[in-house]
Amino acid sequence: MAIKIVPRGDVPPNQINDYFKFSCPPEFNGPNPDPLPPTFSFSRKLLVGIDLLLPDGSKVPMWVIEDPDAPDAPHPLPKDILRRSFPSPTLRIPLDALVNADVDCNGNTHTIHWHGIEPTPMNDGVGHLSFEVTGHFTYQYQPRQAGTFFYHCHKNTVLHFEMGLYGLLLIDPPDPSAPAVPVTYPTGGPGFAAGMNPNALLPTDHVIHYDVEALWVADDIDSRWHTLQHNAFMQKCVPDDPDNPANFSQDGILNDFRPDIFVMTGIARRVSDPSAFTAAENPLFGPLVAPTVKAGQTLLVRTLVAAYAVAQFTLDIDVEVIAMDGHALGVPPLQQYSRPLLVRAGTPIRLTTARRWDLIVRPTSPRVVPVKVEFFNNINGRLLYTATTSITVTK
Ligand SMILES: [Cu+2]
Repeated sequence: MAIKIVPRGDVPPNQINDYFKFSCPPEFNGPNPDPLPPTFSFSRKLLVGIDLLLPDGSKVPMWVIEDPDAPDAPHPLPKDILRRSFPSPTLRIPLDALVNADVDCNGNTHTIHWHGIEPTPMNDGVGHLSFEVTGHFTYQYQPRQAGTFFYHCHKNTVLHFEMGLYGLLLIDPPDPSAPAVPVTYPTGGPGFAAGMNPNALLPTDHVIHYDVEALWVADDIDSRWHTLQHNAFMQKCVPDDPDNPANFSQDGILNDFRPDIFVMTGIARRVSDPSAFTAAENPLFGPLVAPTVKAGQTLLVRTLVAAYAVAQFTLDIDVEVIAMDGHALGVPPLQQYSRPLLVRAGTPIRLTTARRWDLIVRPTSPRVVPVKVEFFNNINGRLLYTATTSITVTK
């Protein structure tokens, strides 16, 4: 059968430039060109340098996106850990909010890409498809699906993402008992997540209540990359001479990734250190990596692969996959022909870079559930590192 070709419309001469892919993206600094009154606002600043601490006392320099409005953290946490953490501070936004995101870029250009939200191109911060922010820009968008997303800088992306310029972006659905009230839930739980409810009467009933929330952000670090400069190995820009070799990516090491440090939500290990990732070692992130839940309660595990390696999660307990990449399985209108997925205890869940699966765990009796996160080289499949942690189920 011949495939019908859909002709493209003519592009008016005055719009031709709008359809080029930018080899040298323009820069922009100013207000949103199409501002609407927001129902939810926040600020982010980039970049800020922090050190990632390893158990042996050594440090890796990271770049993070600051939340300048976060309060001081309570003792014994470092005072500014809620403002400046790696991963960058988690964002929670009510479903359907009209969002204004005030972004400041200090000293150099960046973007923020709201991965999976799909705003208009000028609001989506995708490298080389729109502008780079020189000073300040107010991104504006409306998240229309509840679930697990992430935000990250999209300038010199492989380097800036590796350096830590990313964080989780969680879109919270309303409590079904008050579906008109926009809410966000405390990180760690309890709350509601978008998920198929076979007894739903209304669209807003397609949520699952959870008691405890875990955030499993798998990352890997090549410490050689963490000495590089902001614009390392970027193409030069010679716009008047489009064939100039300097316009194309330069030789460098950004196609040569050799991770020597592995991270679960901000807790790091050198490749030679097989010790388990525990709740006690990091008061902010530890309980999100190694959660404790009571028998009979519901645990929501949000995964994000921020590694360039393939990450494989294996839990010694049955899990129900309720959402993939911000799409809640079985939930109309967009996912009504899919269904949540049962993954039996011991069956690996293998995810590649940028993927997010949301897992529901319902432990019925007190025990310690072993969890394994294996990192595999994305080209040759070789096992690079095995991270171990656990879910503690109490009475
Ligand atoms: Cu950046």
